[in-house]
Amino acid sequence: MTIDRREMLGAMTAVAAGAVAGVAGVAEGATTQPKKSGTRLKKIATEEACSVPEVAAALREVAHTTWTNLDMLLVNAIYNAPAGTRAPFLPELLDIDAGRLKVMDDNDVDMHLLSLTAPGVQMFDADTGTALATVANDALAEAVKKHPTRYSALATFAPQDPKRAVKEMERAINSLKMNGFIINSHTNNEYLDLPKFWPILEAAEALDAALYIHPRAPSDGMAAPFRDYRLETAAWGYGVEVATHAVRLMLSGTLDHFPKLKIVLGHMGEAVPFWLWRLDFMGRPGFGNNMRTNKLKPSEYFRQNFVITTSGVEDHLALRYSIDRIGVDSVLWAIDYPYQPTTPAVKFIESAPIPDADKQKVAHGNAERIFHINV
Ligand code: 1WB
Ligand code: MN
Repeated sequence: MTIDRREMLGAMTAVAAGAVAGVAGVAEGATTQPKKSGTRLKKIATEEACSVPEVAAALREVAHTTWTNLDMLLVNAIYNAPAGTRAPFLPELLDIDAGRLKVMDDNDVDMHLLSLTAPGVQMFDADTGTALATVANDALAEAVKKHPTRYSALATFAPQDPKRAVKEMERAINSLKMNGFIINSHTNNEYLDLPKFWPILEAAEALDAALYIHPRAPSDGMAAPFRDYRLETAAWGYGVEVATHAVRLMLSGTLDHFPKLKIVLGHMGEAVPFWLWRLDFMGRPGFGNNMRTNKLKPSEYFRQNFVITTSGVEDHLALRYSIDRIGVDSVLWAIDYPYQPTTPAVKFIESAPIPDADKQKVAHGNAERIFHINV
């Protein structure tokens, strides 16, 4: 999959113009902090999607190809909407300034931890992906610089070229002072347990920066049973894809090499916490004709290497189960803006039937620790 860079730059200008139009007219004063009162719950939302015009334009070019990858359905709908129609989510994604702050203010949300929306830069050729990761990270770092108490941000990188990805990861943390990393599950149908990606895991661990594994549609090898009923979406396929990614990292023994790596899973851990008992039995070290080379049990890796967020699972029972299963220090609140509405996500955490000290951790304390947010 290659994209002509000149074509991309041309399309970029058009999308950029649309983005500016989308933001125009937002009320002044949207950057004011939510009012502080003795009882209010500080809220840092940790899976908050955005885009930048250059990446959106390049994805429109991807939409014009004949690629049949499952992600193409979403790429087409958002980035190649018919002329004159409102592209679903695109104006909200491209607004990393006043419009988004207004939604946060209206809902008493302190901070969005921003991240470039799926599929990020992972559907481009290596050169385009690498170049666009730099552009996106610069833009997100700029938004944080402008609104340091309202935004923090995860950095993106192009796993298509692990060596240059590591360079960008280092720049993002050391120079841009970003708060961690995001990857949208597989890259060209390959997962992070492959040794060629280990420099990426090593860099994240060495930089003490968490790696959020965000969904994209299931990889080609498991695509067929998802396609006919559109199961590849956030309804089901996203979770299956990322949970499979996480289980690969555990059962392959990859995480034996990266004991300090912190991985973040959204959507209440993509149901992996619910599977831990069975994973421990069937995926225990040495089991299955001695083909399991992992040193730890899956639940031990999960406690060692993973934290989860509540994005898109506003279910108090699932929250209580997860806190009991993996510990309250490993559960972080998220909205999944703009794909989930903000008001119910806020109500979900405000009304959670858990002790206040736990609620403080889930709503902001754990995010501050895991993503090194100190404002
Ligand atoms: C999610 C949902 C992410 C949607 C997306 O990125 C899209 C998510 C493109 O649940 O994290 C979606 O369209 O619902
Ligand atoms: Mn998301």
